Amino acid sequence: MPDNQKAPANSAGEEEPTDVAERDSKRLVVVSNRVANLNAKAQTGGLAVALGDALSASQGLWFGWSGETSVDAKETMPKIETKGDLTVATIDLTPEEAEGYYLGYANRCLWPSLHYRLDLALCNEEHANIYFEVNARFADNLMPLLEPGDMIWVHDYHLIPLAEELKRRGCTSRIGFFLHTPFPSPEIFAAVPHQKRLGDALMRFDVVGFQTQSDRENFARYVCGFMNGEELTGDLLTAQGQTTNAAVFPIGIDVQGFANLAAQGDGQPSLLPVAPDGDMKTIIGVDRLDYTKGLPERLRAFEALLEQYPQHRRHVRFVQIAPPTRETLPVYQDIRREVERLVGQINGRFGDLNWQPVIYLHRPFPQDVLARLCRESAVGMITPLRDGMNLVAKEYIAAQRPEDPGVLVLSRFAGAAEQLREALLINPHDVNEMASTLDRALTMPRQERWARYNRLRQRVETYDVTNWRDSFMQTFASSDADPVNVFANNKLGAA
Ligand code: ADQ
Repeated sequence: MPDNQKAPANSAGEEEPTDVAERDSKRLVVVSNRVANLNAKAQTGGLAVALGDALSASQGLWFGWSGETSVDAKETMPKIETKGDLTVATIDLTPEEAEGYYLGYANRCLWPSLHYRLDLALCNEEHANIYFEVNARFADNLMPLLEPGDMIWVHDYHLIPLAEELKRRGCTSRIGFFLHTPFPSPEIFAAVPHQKRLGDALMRFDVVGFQTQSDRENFARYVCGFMNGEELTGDLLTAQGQTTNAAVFPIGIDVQGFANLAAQGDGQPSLLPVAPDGDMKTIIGVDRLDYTKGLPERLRAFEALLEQYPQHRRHVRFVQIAPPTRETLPVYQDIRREVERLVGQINGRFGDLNWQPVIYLHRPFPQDVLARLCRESAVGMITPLRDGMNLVAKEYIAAQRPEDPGVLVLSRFAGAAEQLREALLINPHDVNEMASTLDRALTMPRQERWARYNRLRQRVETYDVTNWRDSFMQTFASSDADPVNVFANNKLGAA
């Protein structure tokens, strides 16, 4: 039988469920828009590895879109593959579904709205309908794969209606949700087309996890102000007969793994050209080429640095790595054009035969190259206009040489700023403030760099990816029995 025809594990007694009795914990089921490629370890980030480990430990299931489209997708069964101890199940979408659900409502309407960019939010009714229909189809395909007592962990804004759809089909498992993006202020969320349906759908999860305290507060204010809800003790929110546990789980990275990758280059020639006099500092930025990441503002700040602090000319370069993302959407084509125009403008205006001020690379790189580049760079410039967390900020810290660390310049509007308070925090809309902060970072004495780095490194280690996963799982498990006292034993509770 081909893989995509394989009968679901518990359908009509054709196959026995996997050894439920042999597991010492409930089975974890992760649902996300796309399923990470767990075979490509070098390309797979700590997030995929951490989730993969949790799934393997419970002989779990990862369910999502294959990333493929096919015209007969609605008639095809999920493709089921076993990878070690875990099972991966994927479905294709029809081209219309991919357009309406993924590129349409999720990425043209929800993504900009959640990042405070209502001016860029385009909501087409047909796309919104397809978004809700695809969530219903996820539920149709997932239901036969579920076992009693599963813990279902749903990820991100693509799948907000999934708990509602699963419960409508009789699912009695506990269902948790984690939002990787910001949750905006309630006035912004209330302006999103279909916000009421989304708000109701979020309340159907047993746990709703956010990156930061301010995201959680925004959600609570929305529930209380726009849904006639109220806050109960602990992290509980209630509205319209539904109660959910809304809590904060700042996502992290595999700190030691990234630090090891960064150290691999020690003793080897630099990845970047070496200046004849050795006097060249590097500022690095690593971001998907997304309008939320503040790349034009960052380039303008670098230009202002060269203009206002001429002593840095020929002694600093800015390396911006910006892999393509969602390229078929016009707004992403616009941001690429603007970034490339600014790079040309700065290099043409300030560069000379021996010095290229901006090195701009529009493609993905393996993690070990990114880690080594972060270690070689005197400044990490992470200045999104809005970001749920921003893992690159944490990766930059993990990559530093403890004895001679670089300086992190970080946007106040990245979720990471709530934890990484010893970074140089800036307003990413204020080009001159960013330029003067870059000057400060480039000239900061080693003692101050070291003091800041030590605190940052500690915090990045405390809130690593394992802590994120375990805190969520603990809340998820304990919210079954004692929803109020969920933070009693984890690191977040101790902070
Ligand atoms: P992203 O918006 O993708 O994630 P981020 O948190 O910075 O943003 O994660 C990007 C990851 O991709 C990092 O691990 C980085 O190293 C990697 N990456 C970036 N450029 C790369 C390149 N050129 N080649 C290879 N890898 C590259 C969303 C939210 C964030 C939130 C994360 C996790 O938008 O706010 O922090 O999810 O929840």
